[in-house]
Amino acid sequence: MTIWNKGKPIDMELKKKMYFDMLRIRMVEEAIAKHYSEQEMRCPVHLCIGQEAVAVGVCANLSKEDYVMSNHRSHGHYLAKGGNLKAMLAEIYGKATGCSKGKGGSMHLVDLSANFVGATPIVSSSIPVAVGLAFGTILKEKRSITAVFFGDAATEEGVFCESLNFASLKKLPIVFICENNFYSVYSPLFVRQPPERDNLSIVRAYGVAGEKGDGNDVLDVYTLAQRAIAHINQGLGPYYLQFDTYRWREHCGPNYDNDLGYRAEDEFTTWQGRCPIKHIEESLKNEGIISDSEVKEMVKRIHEEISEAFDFAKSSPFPDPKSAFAEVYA
Ligand SMILES: Cc1ncc(C[n+]2csc(CCOP(=O)(O)OP(=O)(O)O)c2C)c(N)n1
Repeated sequence: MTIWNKGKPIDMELKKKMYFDMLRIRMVEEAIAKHYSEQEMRCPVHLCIGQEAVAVGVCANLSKEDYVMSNHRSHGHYLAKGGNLKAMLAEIYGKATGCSKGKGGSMHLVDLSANFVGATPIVSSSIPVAVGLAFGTILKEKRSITAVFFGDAATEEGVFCESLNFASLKKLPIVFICENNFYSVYSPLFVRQPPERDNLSIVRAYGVAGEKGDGNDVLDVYTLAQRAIAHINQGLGPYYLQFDTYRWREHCGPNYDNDLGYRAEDEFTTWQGRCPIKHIEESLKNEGIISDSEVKEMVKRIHEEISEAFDFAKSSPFPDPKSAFAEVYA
């Protein structure tokens, strides 16, 4: 069996790159939150602030030829896979220069040049599509891995189990990545799932290997994803990864919503104290890998990139209304 896409060792450069990528995602989303009230982005946004390590740690293991699919909370996955920031912001502004030509908005990002095949907001719906994509790579004898990101609620849909079954049966090269942020909108896990339930037992019952990890520790995410990919590369079939993490902002929108009372303030502050970006930043500083001035330089560079991308998005034209039904599939 040929081994492809071996995964890089965790060295200084990789740690720095992952830190930069997380910081960039955080700053982009904070800028989206800041501009949202201007009422120029006319689509809902689901921010992944707090969850950046999962996107970055997994995608750092993927090559350009690998595919990613995502759900409604997809900005981080899109950027981590190498999607174009200008095209993403233009899409959120509904502009013709957007990655989905302004017809999709935040929840339907597609960028084939980055093999970011798409995001669909119907909970769980991108999972079977990703399985089909992985099956397609086998039929076309491509050496690509497919990674599909979804939330904990998506594991409650029947199609999740059907997808595991088919992927296992055909030994497909697919990584299923569950970002367990403990909530589905306002519903915590304990009102949705019996306490005995364990997703690892479920996936293993379908013959799929799996592991759980710390979704706020990018090095843990990277290591588990690397193991998953090594497993797939040995022809052993699909892999399931579940990472505990936490969304800081409201389910949908730019604000904080702790005042609604569906989650406890001390739970929130505990998770905020475990910020994935601060976590790696501190360890990089302790190891002498990064200095304060380098961090400042990164922040400046990202600010400039973001400001250019917002200018691009805001000044781009809206799509021609005549194009409304072109490239629309149902
Ligand atoms: C089939 C379906 N049911 C309900 C919804 C409404 N909805 C949108 S996002 C969401 C919560 C999803 O939670 P999860 O998958 O855990 O992802 P998270 O938002 O926590 O990242 C729900 C119920 C939907 N989009 N699709």
